[in-house]
Amino acid sequence: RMSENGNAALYFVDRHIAEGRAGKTAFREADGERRSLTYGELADQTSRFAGALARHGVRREERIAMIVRDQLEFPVVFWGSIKAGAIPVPLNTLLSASVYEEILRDSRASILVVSEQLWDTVKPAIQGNRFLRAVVVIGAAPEGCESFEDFVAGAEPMDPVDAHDDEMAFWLYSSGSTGTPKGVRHVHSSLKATADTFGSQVLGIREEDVMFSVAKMFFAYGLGNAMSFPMSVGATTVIFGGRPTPDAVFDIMSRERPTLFCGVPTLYAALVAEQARSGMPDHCVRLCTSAGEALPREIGERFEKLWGAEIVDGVGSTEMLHIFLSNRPGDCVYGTSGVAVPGYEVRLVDEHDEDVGDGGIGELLVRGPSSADGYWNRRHKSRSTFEGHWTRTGDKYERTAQGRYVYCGRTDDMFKVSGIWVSPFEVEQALIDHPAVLEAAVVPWMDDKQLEKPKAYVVLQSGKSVDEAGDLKDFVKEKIGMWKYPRWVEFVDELPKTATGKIQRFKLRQGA
Ligand code: 3SK
Repeated sequence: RMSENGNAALYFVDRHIAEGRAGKTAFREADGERRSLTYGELADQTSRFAGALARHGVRREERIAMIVRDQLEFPVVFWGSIKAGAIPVPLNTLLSASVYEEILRDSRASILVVSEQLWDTVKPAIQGNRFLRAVVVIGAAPEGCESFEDFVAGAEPMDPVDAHDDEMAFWLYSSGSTGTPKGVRHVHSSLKATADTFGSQVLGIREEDVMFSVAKMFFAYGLGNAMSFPMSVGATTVIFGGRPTPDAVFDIMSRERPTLFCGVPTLYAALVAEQARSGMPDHCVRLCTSAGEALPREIGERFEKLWGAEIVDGVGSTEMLHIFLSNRPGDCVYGTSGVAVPGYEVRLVDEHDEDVGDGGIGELLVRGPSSADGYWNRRHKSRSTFEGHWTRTGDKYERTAQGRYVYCGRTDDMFKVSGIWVSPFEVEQALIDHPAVLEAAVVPWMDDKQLEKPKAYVVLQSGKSVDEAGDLKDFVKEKIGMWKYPRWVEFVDELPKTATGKIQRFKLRQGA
C-alpha cells in the first residue's frame, strides 16, 4: 500500500481512542501492586516512550532490546518502539548472561530496557558491549543506568511514524529446540494477520473477553494471546509476572475471572493433578488454548470434563508468529492438532519434497499471511526455512483419513528401530496414558549391539509409583506395539524444556 499508514500501533493502540475505548482497561496486573492501564493511558504512554526514544537520538530500525517481565511497561515499550519506527526485540526473561551477551551483540540493540528483578543476571551481559547507548531499568536504576521513569519524564508525545505494511516492525529470538538463538524478523502487518485469523476466526475473541495467558509476552504464543488478540478487539488482559504454578493459576481464575485461558500441556497436566488434590477453582473460563507442544489426548479429555471448557490445541511457530494449525471450538479431537487455520495452507512432504498422502508421515510446510521476513544475519538458514511462500516447520505430521493432522515429532527426533520409523511422541503418549505418569520424553539409545532402541525418561505424578520400570514397558508394548516399547526407563524429577515448554530431547540423547 502506498498511501495509508501501515504502522501497527495505529490499529492496535490509537484506534481505540477514536472508537471510544479510552477509559476501558487494556491491561491489569494480577500480582505486585496490581496496577492497571486503560487504552487511553496506553496510547499516551506509548507516544511518550516513542518521544523519549527520539530524544535519545534513536533512529528508525534501531533495535530496542527488552528483557522485561510481564508487567504494564511491556506493552508500553513494545508499542512505543513501534510508534517510533524502532524495532522492539522482546527477549526470553529466563536466559543466562552469556546468551544475553550473544543476542545483544547479534542484534546490535542501541537501547536495552530491563526489569529490575532481572538486572543481576543481565548486568554481566552488557560489559564491553559497544552498541548500547542507554540501559533503562524498570524500577530503581543501578549506577550507569537510567530509570524508566526518568527516561520518559518530560518526553514530547510522538505520533506513529509512517510505515509500510511490509516494513520491519519487531523481532523475536527463536532458539528452536536446539541451537543458538536466531533473530526472526516480523513486519507490521503480521500482528493483524494473526489476530484476524487465529484470534478472530478460531478463538472468536471479543471485546467483553478477559484474557489470561500463562505464556509470557516475550514468546510469540504469549504475544498474540496477551497482546495483539485482546488489543485487536479492545478486550482486557490479566498480566501475571510470576511463575504460573497451579496454585497461582487457581487463585487468578477465581480473583480475576478470565474468560479465555491460554496454557501449555505441562501446565494443563499439573492443573488436572492439582484439581484432584484441592478441588475445582471457581472460574468463568469459556475457552482454553494449548500450544508449545502437542497436548496429550488424555490430559485434554480429563481437563475438559473437570473444567467444562474445551482446550483448543494447535501448533504455531515463532517464524509464523502464531498458530496456523488448530482444532476448533466445538470440534476438538484431542490427540490431534486439527486442521489449517483459515488463511493458512499446509502440506506434508517427504525427503524428496514430494507430497505425502493420508496415513503417511511427512514434514509439515505452511504458507500464510504472517510468515517472517527471514532470520537476521542468517542467510543460509533463511533460505532453507523460508522457501518462497512456504515455510518449513521441522515438525513431522501424519494426516488422518478425516483430514486432521497428528503430530509425530521433530524431523530430527524421529529414529528407526529394526528399520521402522518410531516417533518418540507416540511412545511418550502411550506412557502418559499410564495413571502414574505425569510426563515422559523418549530418545534413541544405543544397545550393546550398537543399534538404536527407545529409552524413556519419566516423571511420575506426585504421590504415585509404579512397581518397576517393567510395568511401563509392558504397558507401552500392549498399547502401541512390540518394537516401540522403551528398553530402558529412567525416573527423573523433571524434563529439560525450552522456556516455551518444548521438551529438549537433544539434551537427553546419548553423548549430548
Ligand atoms: O509452539 C507453538 O505451538 C507456538 C504457537 C504460537 C506461537 C509460537 C509458537 C512457537
